[in-house]
Amino acid sequence: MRSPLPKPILHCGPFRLKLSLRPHIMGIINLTPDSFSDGGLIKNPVSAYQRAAAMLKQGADILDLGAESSRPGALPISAAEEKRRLLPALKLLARLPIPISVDTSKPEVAAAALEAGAVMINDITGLEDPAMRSLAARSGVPVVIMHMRGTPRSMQRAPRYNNVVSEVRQELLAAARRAQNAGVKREKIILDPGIGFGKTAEHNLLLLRELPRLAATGYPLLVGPSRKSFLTAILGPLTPPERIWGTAAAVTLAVAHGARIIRVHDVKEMRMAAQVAHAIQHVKIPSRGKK
Ligand code: HH2
Repeated sequence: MRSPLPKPILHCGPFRLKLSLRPHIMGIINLTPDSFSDGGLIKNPVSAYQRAAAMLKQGADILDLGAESSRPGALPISAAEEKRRLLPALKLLARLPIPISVDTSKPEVAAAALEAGAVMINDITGLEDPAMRSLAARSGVPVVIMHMRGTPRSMQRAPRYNNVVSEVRQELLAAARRAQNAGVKREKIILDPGIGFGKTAEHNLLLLRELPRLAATGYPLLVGPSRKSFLTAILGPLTPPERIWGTAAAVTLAVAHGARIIRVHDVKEMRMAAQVAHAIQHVKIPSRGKK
């Protein structure tokens, strides 16, 4: 018999995140020149620190630091370049009282980041590299296993599925199994459908609508719809910052459908959207008193 899943309390270094109590907000900090929404915004480690401190004040629960863009068409960079962009800022941010996640799929970069103070790994390839799986197992940090078809360079070339929700579910469960077989503890695994990664706008909408089927796997879910281009398929041409209201709608629905962590650029606004969605879901029916 399979053991029941433990209550989702995430142990991130000295931090404890009680994922079952309320939705948690992961603030995005991109140290890239070319991210789709905020590339080039952060010029140096000090401005990364200022942005991180602002997000903490706005109610972020986790900060996700990325140094390589995964926007459609992005070219990969070397591990040395990724570390050069990442580590000085990470060392500063690690002083803040908030868990830092590293958004990388390179084990060498993840290992250096853990050394510098990161307490979580966010891997858009779903721990595809066996060395990443063994690092995750050895270090015991929580890991985000995200679903992607192909690579950022190729993923948006006519993505096809027979049944996107079933296939994403199966592929995520297979990746979780591979990780567990490599020694990653089940309670350290967070699954993410990978909004925008090898999916059409319609695929993304279906995944958001059918999120409860992914939540039913029992693994905590992370969802990242923030400012992504599927919103423009509905709303028409908008710059990434103008996609904030569309993002709020997707965040609201994702929370109502069982997402426990929401990865966003606009922490203050999405914290409010997530909080209201959660309050509506959990409001108690007032007792009528005795007759
Ligand atoms: N989306 C992006 C990057 N990393 N990680 C997870 N787990 N889930 C996501 O949806 C996700 C992710 C893309 O967004 P962003 O970091 O803003 O852009 P870029 O990759 O261009 O830096």
